[in-house]
Amino acid sequence: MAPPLSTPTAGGTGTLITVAPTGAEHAKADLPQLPTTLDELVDTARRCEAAGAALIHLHIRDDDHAPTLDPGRLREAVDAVRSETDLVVQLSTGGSVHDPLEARLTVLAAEPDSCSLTCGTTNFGDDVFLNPWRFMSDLYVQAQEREVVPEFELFDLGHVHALRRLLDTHGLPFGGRVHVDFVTGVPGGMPATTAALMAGVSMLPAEVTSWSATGIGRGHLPIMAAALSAGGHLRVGMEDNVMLARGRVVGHNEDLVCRAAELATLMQRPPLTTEEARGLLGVKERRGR
Ligand code: KMH
Ligand code: ZN
Repeated sequence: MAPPLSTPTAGGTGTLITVAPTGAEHAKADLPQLPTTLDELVDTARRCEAAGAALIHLHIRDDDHAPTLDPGRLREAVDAVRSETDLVVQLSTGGSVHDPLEARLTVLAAEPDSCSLTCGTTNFGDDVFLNPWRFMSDLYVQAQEREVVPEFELFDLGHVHALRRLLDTHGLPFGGRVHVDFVTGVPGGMPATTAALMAGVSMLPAEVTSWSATGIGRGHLPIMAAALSAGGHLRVGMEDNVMLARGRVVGHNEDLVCRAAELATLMQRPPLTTEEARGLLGVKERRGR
């Protein structure tokens, strides 16, 4: 029987802090502090781990700092972050809204510990973030076969229901744990409000063992506070939010992780260590190979 998810103790007392440092939407030209090169990514990973992050959600860029799903670069990034930190390494399978589905399905060949798996198509500002059932289903099965732990990204309440369908169709993911992340505040998805987040949490399948949340842009802090008070975990990072406060641009992803760690600690739910996060998520040991 899964623990009740609306209590402050769900998922243990500590807080899993995920950092999503880069994303696919911001331009390096506008934000030179956005980590886009391999060296910058590894340095960011190290500093964010020291600040309290236990999981890193990676998007990578090419030599022109544009989003890419190049298999060699993905592998290089996974290997480098894995050898320099103990962070759980998660690759984005969402990529950018311009990436074809076929290319997004090849990401797991880089052998990450975890991968994102968005549970449905959503409007994404003026664009469409495409996640048809067949794609989700193929990705889910591929993750099971490759022993990669999916993190289910829920942008809307309908995505919660689609997760139910995935579990009913394919059984539990590799590792037997089910971790989801509410991505709120995307124009086209659920709003970054406590009410919307709690509606999603109340609908989660009983198989879900932990959940986290992020608010895009302005909703960042309210969603962080709501998630902490309701027993959820946190995702922060420049992929989701580039403002530290009104008029203050984030100087480094580490600043967002530090703030999340401080708030979590104040709430008596200090950051999980990377080892605790590995247990929470049920990831396969791939270090030191
Ligand atoms: N860049 C967005 C279109 C994911 O990483 O899986 C999709 C995204 C979700 O960031
Ligand atoms: Zn992402």
